[in-house]
This record gives sequence, C-alpha cells and structure tokens, in this order.
Amino acid sequence: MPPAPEIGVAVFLLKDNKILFGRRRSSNIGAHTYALPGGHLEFGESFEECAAREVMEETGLEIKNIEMLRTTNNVLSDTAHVVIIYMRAILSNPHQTPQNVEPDKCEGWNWYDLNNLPEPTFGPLRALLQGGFNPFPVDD
Ligand code: IPR
Ligand code: MG
Repeated sequence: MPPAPEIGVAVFLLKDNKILFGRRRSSNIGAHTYALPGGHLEFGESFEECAAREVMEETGLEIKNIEMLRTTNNVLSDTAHVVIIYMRAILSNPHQTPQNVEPDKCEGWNWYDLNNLPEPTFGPLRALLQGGFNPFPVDD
C-alpha cells in the first residue's frame, strides 16, 4: 500500500495588515522555509479545532474568528503529498505576543506584510500567494 497523503491545517493569523510567519527548522517537508503556524489534522478534529490547537501549541497565542479559506493539493515529490487546509484567524486579545513554544521546530515568529514576504517562503504557500490569493477580508 502506498502511504496516504498528509493533511495539514495552516493558519493565516492576521494582525494590523500583517501575517505571522515562522522559519521551520529541519523537517521532512519545508525545512528552513518560512511558513504559517499549523500542523497535522488529528483524528476527530474539526479544521477550526486543529487551527486553534496548532496555533496555541506553536505560538502560545489564542485565536478567534477562525474561518476556512482554501484547500490546496500539493504533490511535492515521490514521497511527499500534502493536502493543506488554509484558515484565517485573528488574535483573541490583540495585546498577545507570539512565543516560540517549539524551538526545535521553528526559529521564531514574526509579523510580515503580504507584499514583503519572508524568503524563502514555503513552496506551496508561495505558489498560492503568487497566484494572487489574498487572505485578508475584503472591505465592504
Ligand atoms: P506539526 O503537526 O508537527 O505541526 O506538522 P507540520 O508543521 O510539519 O505540518 C504538517 C503539514 C504541512 C507540512 C502541510
Ligand atoms: Mg507545525
């Protein structure tokens, strides 16, 4: 049996027109690239539950207004196939600051402008954004 694709939930955490990114440490997928907080969907979890759990586990931040935005199907190599559920959220309390809770997995968290992304950006995320995808809500 071939391995099953992995399912990841990634969160565009938005604050003051900026997005939270962290540079991944060694990993079989996306090592050394800047990526969103997020991770593997656990059995029985909703996308929103996974987003809140992963953001808390990786940054210590509590989030709200969690919404699903987009799904991408990424065949990265013969051995890496990930389905990524992109969510967006905001901080429950805007005075919170991100902590690097898993320093073995991430170099640290910082806020970046959409038009000034940190490089190298995680490949599937860069492709999504360069394709014109905008995670910010449209003003009425
Ligand atoms: P964990 O669950 O360790 O946070 O996983 P991740 O951050 O490596 O994300 C896995 C899915 C991604 C690569 C789409
Ligand atoms: Mg993760």
